[in-house]
Amino acid sequence: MKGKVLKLLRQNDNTFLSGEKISNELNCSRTAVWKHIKALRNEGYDIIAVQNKGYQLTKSAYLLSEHDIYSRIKKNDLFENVVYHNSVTSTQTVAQQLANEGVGEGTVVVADEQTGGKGRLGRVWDSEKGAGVWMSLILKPQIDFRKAPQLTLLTAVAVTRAIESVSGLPLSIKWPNDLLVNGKKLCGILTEMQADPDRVQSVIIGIGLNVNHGGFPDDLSEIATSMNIEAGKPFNRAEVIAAILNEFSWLYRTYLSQGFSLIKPLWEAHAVSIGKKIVARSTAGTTEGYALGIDDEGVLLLQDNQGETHRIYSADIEF
Ligand code: BT5
Repeated sequence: MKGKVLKLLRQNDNTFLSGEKISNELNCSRTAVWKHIKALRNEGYDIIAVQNKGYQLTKSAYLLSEHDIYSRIKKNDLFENVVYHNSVTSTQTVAQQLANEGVGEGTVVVADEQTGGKGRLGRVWDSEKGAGVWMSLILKPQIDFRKAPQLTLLTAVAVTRAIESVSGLPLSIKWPNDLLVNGKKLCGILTEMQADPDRVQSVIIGIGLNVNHGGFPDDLSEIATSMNIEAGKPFNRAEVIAAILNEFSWLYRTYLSQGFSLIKPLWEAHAVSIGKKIVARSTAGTTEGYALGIDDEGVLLLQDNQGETHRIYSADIEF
C-alpha cells in the first residue's frame, strides 16, 4: 500500500494530490493515507502536505542540511558552529553533553528528527521527521541563575520576530514558553540550566517549531498548528533557523550588555495573557486571578480574587 501511495505521488509530480483522491484510488481511509505518508517520510521521502490542497512529493527544497544552514547564517551572528544530526533522542541531551565537554557559546544543535523530544516536567514533545525545527542553543552567560528564565522570554521574542519576518504570520506569546497562532501552539521553548549556587555554568535553550506539518496526531490536532497549516505553503527550514539565530544574536547581546529592560517591551508587545483572568497551575499549587504583567525579572505578576499579588516563576496557564 505504501508503494502505491508513492507511485501516485510520483505520477503527480509537482502538483498536489488530495488525501481524498488518494483514499478513493486506493480504497482506504484518509487516516490510513496519512499513516503511509508518515512512513514514507520516515524512509527519507520528502513529502509536503498542505491543508485543503493535499500531498506533494518534492525534490530537495524542503530538505534540511547542515550546509544549507551554514550558508544562511549571517556574518557576525553569535552562532558559528552547527552540529547537525539526522536523528537524535533529544537535541537538549546532545547540547548538554557538548556543553559539559567544554563546548562554548555559539554552538547550535539541530536535528531532522527527535525520537525522545521533551517538553517541561517530563512531557513529550512530538518531533516528526522532516517537518519541524528541533534545535538547542548552547549558552554560557555570566548571569545569576535566578535570571535564567528571562532567557526563555528573550527566545520567545527572537522566534516571534523571525517567524513574522519569514512568513508574515501574526504570533502571540503565552507566558512563559508557548508561541501561538490563532490560539494553537506553533512553538514551545524549553530552558534547562546547570548552575553553581551563585553562577550559571550553561543554559541550553530548546526550540521546537512546527514548520511543514500538514497535520498532527489525534491528541495534538486540536491544540497544535504549523507554519504550513497557517500560511498554506511550506517553508525552507534552514531559512527559518537562520532567521531565528539572527534575531537571537542581537537580542542576546543587548540583554548581556543592558539587561532585561530593553527586551521586556518587545515581549509585552506580543503577550496575549496580560490583563486577562487566568488560572496558573504549578507543582506549588493553583492560583486564579488577573495577570498584571511581568516584572523586570520576567516573573509573572498575578493578582488573586482577594487583591493579593503573587509572583509566579513557572506554571502552566489557562485563560
Ligand atoms: C514545551 O514544553 O513547550 C517545550 C518544548 C521544547 C521542544 C524542543 S525541540 C528541541 C529541544 N529538544 C527537546 O527535546 N526539546 C526541545 P511544555 O510547555 O511542557 O509543552 C508540552 C506539551 O505541548 C505537550 O504535553 C503537548 O500537549 C504539547 N505538544 C507536544 N508536541 C507538540 C508539538 N509538536 N506542537 C505543539 N504542541 C505539542
